[in-house]
Amino acid sequence: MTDIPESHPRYASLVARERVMVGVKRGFTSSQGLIAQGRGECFDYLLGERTIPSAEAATRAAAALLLLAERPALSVNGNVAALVAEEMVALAAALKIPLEVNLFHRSEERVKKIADLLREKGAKEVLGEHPDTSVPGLGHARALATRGGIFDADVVLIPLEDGDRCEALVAMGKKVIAIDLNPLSRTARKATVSIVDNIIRTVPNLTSQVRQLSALPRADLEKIMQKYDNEKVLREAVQEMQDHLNRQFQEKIN
Ligand code: PTJ
Repeated sequence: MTDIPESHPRYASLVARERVMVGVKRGFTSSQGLIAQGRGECFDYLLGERTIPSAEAATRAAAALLLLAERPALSVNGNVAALVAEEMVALAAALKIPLEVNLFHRSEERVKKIADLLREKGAKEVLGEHPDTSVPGLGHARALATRGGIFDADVVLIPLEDGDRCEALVAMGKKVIAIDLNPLSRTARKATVSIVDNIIRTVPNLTSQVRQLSALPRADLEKIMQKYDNEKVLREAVQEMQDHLNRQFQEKIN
């Protein structure tokens, strides 16, 4: 990895770029993953590279939903593996559930490399190497699923994806949690809970919310979900971006 000084004003963003680059070099992230990261970076810049209050509320709701679920599932793709492999393992451990590798640009070699990486980081159980069914209505490899994992789950976390699997999972009657920096994406609009934040900040926050909320009775978790409004969260994210841009414009241009 390139040695990036912590004093660099864009330190976090440069480290994330390096991680995706290393993922591509080691063969577990797709080259398209670099473009996806660039798109994410652009939205993160518009947010001011911080966790906005509506993302905090969404993260809390996501934690409540995962704790209420009978069979929650966590999906991992090549970008997620590059950016937060260790943190996803910690989230799975907090929920005592497996991780499932699911790829759009699927190759068996990439699936194995990601599963090996997750095991190396301490994952107890990794699904996805031997899919035995598929999500109806999808014409590509992302449809592949495992019984006992995503296929049978009632709540699925799908970070950094395009929208069609989100729609297909919702059509199966599942509740879907998205992590996506683009509040206008189809995934963000179709998901039950959309966390508009950088996955690097989200996953540790989500794990800490799961730990905090796990002591609450189900009725309290249900109340968190009843109060949650995904459309409002997305509207607030767009507003935060507009306000941040206006502030930047005032500071830098005027
Ligand atoms: O590993 P594979 O083969 O499954 O492919 C993974 C990628 C990410 C390449 C694939 O799912 C893809 O092409 O995704 P998209 O359509 O580019 O969508 C990714 C979404 O995630 C976009 O809306 C990005 O803005 C968003 N995004 C990118 N990086 C981050 C992010 N959101 C949160 N945190 C990020 N770091």
